[in-house]
Amino acid sequence: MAEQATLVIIKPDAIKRGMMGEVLSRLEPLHLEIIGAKAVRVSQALAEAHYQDLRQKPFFRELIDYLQGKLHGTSFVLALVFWGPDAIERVRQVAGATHPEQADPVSIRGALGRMTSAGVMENVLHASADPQEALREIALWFTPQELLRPVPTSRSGSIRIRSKAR
Ligand code: IDP
Ligand code: MG
Repeated sequence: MAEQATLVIIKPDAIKRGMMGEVLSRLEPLHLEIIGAKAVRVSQALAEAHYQDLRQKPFFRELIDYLQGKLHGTSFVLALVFWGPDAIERVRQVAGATHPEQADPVSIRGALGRMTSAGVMENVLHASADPQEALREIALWFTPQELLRPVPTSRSGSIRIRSKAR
């Protein structure tokens, strides 16, 4: 089992609905280390850099507004880096499938996520999907000084992305 770091973001719907603690409670049984944690006021540049691969999707603008808290009237998200054996896959498993209605009902998204009557997908949290994405995202959201363990930076110009986004 590889030791991995993975980025988790507790999204604005979870902040708004008072589910921050519940999300952490559901991740805690994984017994991973938290090596970084902070409240972040998400700039447009950071949101766009985070979701850069989804730029062409029809829901991209709404997604940027969602991550920035504009859909829920919230001013921050909680960003965390979890570290430990197979952290990426195990956190994704507990998080559940992207669409709350397709997610396993015992997963975080299945239990706590929803589609609103206005058609907004509220899926509670972000979790890195694979090792390359995890390294890129961690470098985007955290400086090395903010992490309790060294996490390698991705090869894809993470420092450049970071300075652009902040
Ligand atoms: P993931 O978060 O499970 O990795 P991605 O496909 O990477 O899913 O999509 C990133 C985020 O974009 C999702 O978590 C969700 O907030 C949003 N999203 C994905 N698909 C849709 C959609 O069909 N409609 C609205 N929002 C979506
Ligand atoms: Mg994704």
